[in-house]
Amino acid sequence: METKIIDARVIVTCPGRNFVTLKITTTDGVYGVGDGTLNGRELAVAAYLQEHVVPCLIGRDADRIEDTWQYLYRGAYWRRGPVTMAAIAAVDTALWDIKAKRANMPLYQLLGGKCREGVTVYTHANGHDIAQLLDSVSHHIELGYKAVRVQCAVPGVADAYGIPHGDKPYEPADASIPREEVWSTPKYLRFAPKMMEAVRAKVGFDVALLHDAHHRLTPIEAAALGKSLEEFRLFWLEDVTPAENQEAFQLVRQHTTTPLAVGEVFNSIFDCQQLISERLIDYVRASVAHAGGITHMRRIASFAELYGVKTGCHGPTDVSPICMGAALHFGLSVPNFGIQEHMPHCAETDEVFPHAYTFNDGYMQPGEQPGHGVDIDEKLAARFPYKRMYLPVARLEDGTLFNW
Ligand code: EZ4
Ligand code: CO
Repeated sequence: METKIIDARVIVTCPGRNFVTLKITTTDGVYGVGDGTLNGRELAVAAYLQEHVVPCLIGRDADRIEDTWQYLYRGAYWRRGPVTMAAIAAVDTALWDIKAKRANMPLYQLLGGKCREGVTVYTHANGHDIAQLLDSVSHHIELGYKAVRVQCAVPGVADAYGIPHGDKPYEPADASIPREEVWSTPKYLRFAPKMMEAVRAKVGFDVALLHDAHHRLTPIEAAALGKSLEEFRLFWLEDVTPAENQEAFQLVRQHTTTPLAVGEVFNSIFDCQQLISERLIDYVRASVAHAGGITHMRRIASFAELYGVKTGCHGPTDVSPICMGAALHFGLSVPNFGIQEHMPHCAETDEVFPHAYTFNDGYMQPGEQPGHGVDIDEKLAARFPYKRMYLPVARLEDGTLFNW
């Protein structure tokens, strides 16, 4: 018998930061949840879902996930874009959750079963200076992480990317109107190898180290940075240059053997088509919540597999635990998995989104609950109303608006 969608509800909550959740319920009483959070533009996705997607979902067959994906993607006429694709992701993730619950299986089983024993994750270490960074790296290695992203304030630069303000945990979307930061590429390029040298001297070469340049370099600067870091054997260097311009990576690639990761802002396979088919990157960073859900992420991963490119999904605190859970099922089941980012959520977020996933000794497990294993406590969610919170913007020292 056909299982129809009878209800779809958009839930916006701010337990520490804003999240957009879609909860879909079917005629047999099963429900599923999906994440459509888009940092700083949350209400655009919520309205897109509420006004333009929910009315089309009611009455549809909940089992037809691919058909619903095509219906929302092609049916809008206006393809791609972060808002549309986050909305489609929320629907898609909720429908996979429902299908797996109805099959009484953890989602990874429906996706083909385990390809590995656990999902290797990396986390973030940072410091206002090198000494603080070294402590942070050691602390995370003690927690069991086998891969650590390192970011450090640059001497003489007021605000490097990835560094907390004061003693609060790092959370970039921290103001109701964007904070303005000042950035200097030359100072950063001189400092980055010194930072990496200090970390390798402290922890040796057995720990995987990553670093995020956060879209701030030109291709030739990126090439120089990649070269200057080669001796430190990074696991990856991330987002060296904005990737709307995919061919820019040809120049970077010609000059350095440092592995490259790109794509946390991508929302479709077309954003990385050239990067993958020309083997210009090593890891693609698209996430379930931003790139059309499980359905589209599987397509991206399959395409990447043809060219030896691996997954390295974005997993910051600005995607909800629902995205994290879905990403772990995806990561466990996809053959060309590389690594998964893991930025632990704050206690309030974890309480609003009860989840089956666990971390142990550098690996995460999605858990064995039917579905993707993440839920939302709606009563608790209602106690944390939406708060407008924006990412900062960056300016160069002469005042030019730059890439944050
Ligand atoms: O700045 O998710 O690799 N991780 C990152 C993130 C992004 C935020 C933006 O919303 O670059 O911290
Ligand atoms: Co990044």
